[in-house]
Amino acid sequence: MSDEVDVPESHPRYEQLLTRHRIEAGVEKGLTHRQGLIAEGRGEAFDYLVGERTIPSAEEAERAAAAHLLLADHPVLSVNGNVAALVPEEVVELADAVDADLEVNLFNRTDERMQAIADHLREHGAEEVKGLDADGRIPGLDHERATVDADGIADADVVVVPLEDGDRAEALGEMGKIEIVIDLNPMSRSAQVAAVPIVDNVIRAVPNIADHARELRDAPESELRRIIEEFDAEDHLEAAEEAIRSGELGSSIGASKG
Ligand code: PTJ
Repeated sequence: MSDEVDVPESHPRYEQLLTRHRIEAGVEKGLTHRQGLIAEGRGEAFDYLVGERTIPSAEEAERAAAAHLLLADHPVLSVNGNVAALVPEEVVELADAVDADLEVNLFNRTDERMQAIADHLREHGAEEVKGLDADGRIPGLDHERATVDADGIADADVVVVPLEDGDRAEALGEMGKIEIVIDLNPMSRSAQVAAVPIVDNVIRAVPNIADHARELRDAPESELRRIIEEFDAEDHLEAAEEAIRSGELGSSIGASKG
């Protein structure tokens, strides 16, 4: 990213400062909603509590997510203002690795933000970005997240839903879609209803899923199905909550106090 923050990588809070800078830049560029700053603060608090690392059960969830995406007929990655600001290149790489569509889907939907995010994803290598046609609808929702593309999320069998509140996640489940939710709060409604909840920071989760997908690309279907069957969503949510409650904090925590 050209406007990256000027902090040495050796700084113990490098990742956190970089993340903050990206969200701030996202707001300035009209990609991220101001509420995205609040969501980021909430995410940071949970990340602090899981030790700012990918916990082992999240690693398993990321592998299961990769297996689902590789088996899918029509996988779609949903992109909001925070995801566009934090991991634009990584989300495009994941879409390439699993042959998924990218679709912009916003809670605070405006034509300007939809267009700005689609342009931003194209600047980071996306060829096609869905979401602008808005000719489909998720039944049972009375806000803008219900607006989708008929040949995008409406038609998908597997949807990756990072960082959002729970009601769309629930409605997508009711449409029979397999949902992969990335959310640092294991108690959030979206994590609770997901087939694969991933309690990890989107900045670690998205590239990790892509790495697993590249590694599993030539695996037999039976191996992908085994990975999916062995993954237990409830166990992962419990493990994540346990990591938070037991306070196994990571190495940068001491440095980030204060
Ligand atoms: O771009 P829009 O208009 O679609 O709006 C997007 C936001 C994020 C503003 C909107 O979806 C929102 O307000 O979300 P919430 O209800 O604040 O939920 C965000 C969830 O994501 C919370 O559970 C946070 O803990 C979690 N979260 C925040 N940052 C991260 C995260 N999870 C993973 N990685 C993060 N970096």
